[in-house]
Amino acid sequence: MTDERRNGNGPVTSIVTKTKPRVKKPSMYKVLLLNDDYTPMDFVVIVLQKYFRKSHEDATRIMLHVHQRGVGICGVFPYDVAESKVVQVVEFARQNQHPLQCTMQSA
Ligand code: TYC
Repeated sequence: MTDERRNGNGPVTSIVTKTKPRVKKPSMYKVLLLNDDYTPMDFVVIVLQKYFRKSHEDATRIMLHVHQRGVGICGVFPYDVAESKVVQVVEFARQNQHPLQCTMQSA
């Protein structure tokens, strides 16, 4: 922004102020998988590989963590991505008649 001032017949002075363009980082959300007594372990491993790009080893580790502790983190994503993962996982589980639940929480 340039602000020009004329002082009578004196010199033209300019004040240049720069506003740093501040770009807000998107808030991040954890996508959580919840344990239940019916969804097969193999199905949960497939979900983690298919929707969260985990290796078979990592997927198995996360699945066992959820199985033992009740809840576990699949990943951390911007709001829209997290929301879309939750919808896709719940829909995939539903199509396969499993009660698997997935949710999101501010990271
Ligand atoms: N508890 C399930 C079983 O014993 C396995 C399971 C793990 C289910 C993780 C859901 O998010 C889950 N078959």
